[in-house]
Amino acid sequence: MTIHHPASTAQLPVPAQSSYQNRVADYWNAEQNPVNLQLGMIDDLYHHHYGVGDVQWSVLDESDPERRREKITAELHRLEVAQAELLAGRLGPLAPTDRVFDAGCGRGGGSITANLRYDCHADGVTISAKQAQFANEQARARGVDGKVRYHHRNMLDTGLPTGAYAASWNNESTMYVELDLLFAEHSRLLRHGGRYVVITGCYNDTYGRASREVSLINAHYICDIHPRSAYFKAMAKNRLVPVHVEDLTAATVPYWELRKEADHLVTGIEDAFLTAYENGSFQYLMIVADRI
Ligand code: GPP
Ligand code: MG
Repeated sequence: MTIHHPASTAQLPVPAQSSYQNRVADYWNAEQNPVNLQLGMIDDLYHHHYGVGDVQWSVLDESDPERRREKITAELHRLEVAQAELLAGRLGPLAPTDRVFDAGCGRGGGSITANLRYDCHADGVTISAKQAQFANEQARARGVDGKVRYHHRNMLDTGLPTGAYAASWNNESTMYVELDLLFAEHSRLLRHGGRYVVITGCYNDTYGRASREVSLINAHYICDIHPRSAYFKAMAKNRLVPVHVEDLTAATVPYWELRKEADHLVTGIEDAFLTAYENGSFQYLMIVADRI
């Protein structure tokens, strides 16, 4: 018997980049959210992650509307910088000769943060050509382009040298990829005894499958948030052994409460995050692991 498949995908060549990856790249090539650009402009540290720590609520008491907006923007940036510092602090100790790998580097703030702290070499990888170009311009403007480089590549298949990295991380970028493939690449790149750090939003297995709010977040960013358990399974399979696990949920809720008040910066996803954290279906987690 012959089965006729007029539209069979078996006849199509496998693309170098999947349809999903193309859509993710389109999103980040087009992204111009004031909540990212206005915060980054303060000190040229452009982040694509959220904040941690207590909010100085007095910023809301400012009576001049323009000054009030500026104070809220600065406060949100302070909390995002604190998050980047928290992650960077877990990478070390590192020497100026060491190399670090920033998987899903966005506009580059994380690699700059690591370089400022350790004077180390950094390679950032992003699927967005625009982000890589922007980040490289920032590194040039700071005069650190000899040590900090950004690449328009797939974080699952970076082409970077095996065993050359003392530390690596994902700061809110794991929800775009399969964890087994991702951790296999980190494991390949890290030297024996190297350090891996992830900060991520994950859904809480205790609660069940992804909640409505988690699904809304997925749709908003075109991502696929993993359950908490998936991180530990995929790490164990890829020679990454956790040495420190920290639930940052309570530390990030104030950031979202303040962001909700920032009429000039909101993107519309604020309530989904707050509800997801409050109903327990979602967690903001940091995992620090050793490459054994
Ligand atoms: C924030 O980036 C992070 C992501 C898009 C990944 C999803 C993260 C989760 C924890 C689920 P951003 O800073 O570009 O987002 P926004 O524009 O909302 O500030
Ligand atoms: Mg942001």
